[in-house]
Amino acid sequence: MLAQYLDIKPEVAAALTAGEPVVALESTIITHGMPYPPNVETALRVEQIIRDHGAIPATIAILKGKLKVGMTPLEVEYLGKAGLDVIKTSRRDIPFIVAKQADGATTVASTMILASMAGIKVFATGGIGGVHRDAQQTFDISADLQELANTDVAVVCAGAKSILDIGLTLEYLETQGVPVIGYQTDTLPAFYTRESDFSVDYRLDSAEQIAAALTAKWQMGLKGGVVIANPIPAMHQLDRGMIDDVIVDALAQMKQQGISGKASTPFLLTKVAEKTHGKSLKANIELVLNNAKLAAEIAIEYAK
Ligand code: PSU
Ligand code: MN
Repeated sequence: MLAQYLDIKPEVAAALTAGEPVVALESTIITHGMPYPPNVETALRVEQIIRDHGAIPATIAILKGKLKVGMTPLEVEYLGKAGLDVIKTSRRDIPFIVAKQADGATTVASTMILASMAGIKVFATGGIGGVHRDAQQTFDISADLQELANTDVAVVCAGAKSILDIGLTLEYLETQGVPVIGYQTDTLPAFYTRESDFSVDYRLDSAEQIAAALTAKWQMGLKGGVVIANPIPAMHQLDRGMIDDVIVDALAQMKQQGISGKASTPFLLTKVAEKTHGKSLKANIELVLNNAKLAAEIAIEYAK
């Protein structure tokens, strides 16, 4: 049964049994979202921030076919060093990685699935996948959105990168009944910048208010996830014009090289990092740390 696949770290299992706050973390951001070694350093700092704020971190991945909920620092180092050699694993890929007893880096979608299997309700990451620009032609819509429609986990993120079509991403989420909360913001943050041209569904100004909405949603049996969009701290945000130019450039290169499917997002993330000479990486690290803190606060309020 499920127990033979699922490997919950003892510390995480104990916290869940005791009803203590736990925050899930994804691993594709480690393997495909950042280079080594800042990826490992960041992953470990994120875990520490969650602890400092009074919750237990659970970094999620698949290792030798086991669904790992909570990893040791050595396991995080192993995964981060392997980087792009680890298979990016979304919902469709999970059974194949497990059957092969291989390693898999979990995306937002698959991290939500494993978190939900373990009973974790709050998850912190950088950015979610979404509807790509030109999706009208390519049909490239991240499985993250469908997962948000179906799986009861709240995802704290810095909004959606403008490698995506933010407007279409919001339309898709609306259709699927996924609420988009802005934490202390009226517009959906665009990852590197605090603002976009699009409004969030609900602005909430405290972790307590957010936890109350989550409790109401799930106690009533309204299935599905929630997007909690937390703007990057002002001092770390990048210039909007600069980053937009970089993204347009990266998109053109992607088209030219014929890159599509699951390779698209990692390609764009890498190009953006190259073209900003590491500025985007620094911003990415800061916003993830910021999201981890908010996620811990929400998990604590939710556990009350
Ligand atoms: N967006 C980011 N950083 C990331 C990702 C997305 O700003 O690291 C990763 C996440 O793991 C997300 C995945 O779930 O990419 C989405 O990939 P795709 O678009 O192929 O579904
Ligand atoms: Mn895609």
